Amino acid sequence: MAVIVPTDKSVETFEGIHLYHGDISNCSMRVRMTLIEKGLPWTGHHLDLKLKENISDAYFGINPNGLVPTLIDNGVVHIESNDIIDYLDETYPEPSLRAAGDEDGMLEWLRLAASIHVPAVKPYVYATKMQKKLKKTAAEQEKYDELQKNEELKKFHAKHAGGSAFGEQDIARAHEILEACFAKLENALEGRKWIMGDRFTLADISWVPVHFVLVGCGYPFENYPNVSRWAAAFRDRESYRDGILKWCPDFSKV
Ligand SMILES: N[C@@H](CCC(=O)N[C@@H](CS)C(=O)NCC(=O)O)C(=O)O
Repeated sequence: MAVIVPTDKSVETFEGIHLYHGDISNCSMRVRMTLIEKGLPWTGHHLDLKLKENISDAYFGINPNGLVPTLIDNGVVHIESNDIIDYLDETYPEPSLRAAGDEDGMLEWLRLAASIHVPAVKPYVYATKMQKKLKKTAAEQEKYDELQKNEELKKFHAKHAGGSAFGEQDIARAHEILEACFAKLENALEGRKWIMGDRFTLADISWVPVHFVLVGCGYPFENYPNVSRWAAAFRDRESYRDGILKWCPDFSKV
């Protein structure tokens, strides 16, 4: 559980569930899907990542990494999307999004999704699509350098700062990691509708947004028939329509 104490104390007075999120952010999609699956009412605070609305004193006062999503539940601030969805399902148990009988196996999928975000998903998305659109102006860069204390994120963003850019090598490295993950997913989905079996769980929610943005970046899914069948099934869900498509109808056009 990733609970933090914000420097902006005003959010600690919030009542109910509040979500700071981005329309095109796959990590935000995960949380929106979970809130919708569970039928939980929430107040949204949308941040436009392309306008760098996350790079501000105000937002770093809430989330010290300047990342979306941030969930505030009755004044308690939660970061890290995979921890947030687990927290929501534990705190608001009905309807359950847990796997019957194999909780550890389900949580392992959440951990895997979290672990490949900076080494693979982010570089793949930036290198193939987003780095020009998310390029910081000199003033935005200066503000970011002043606010960002997280070394992993500083290192990641330095790779596309100023005259630098992600390139073919970054795509190849990310591709290798993603390939191993999708081979594992392909295998897990053999003879199953959802990742953990008959029931749609947090494991699916953790991976649906990754699949969605990678499709938009042209990731080749042709060799993964089970993954493609799974994708056809999740596209029928209300949480996919309202948690993803309503905010971002087509990632390839972002
Ligand atoms: N580990 C975090 C990652 C969050 C993250 O990287 N969010 C992205 C959008 S998906 C973001 O805020 N990017 C802006 C930036 O990197 O400055 C989580 O799962 O919540």
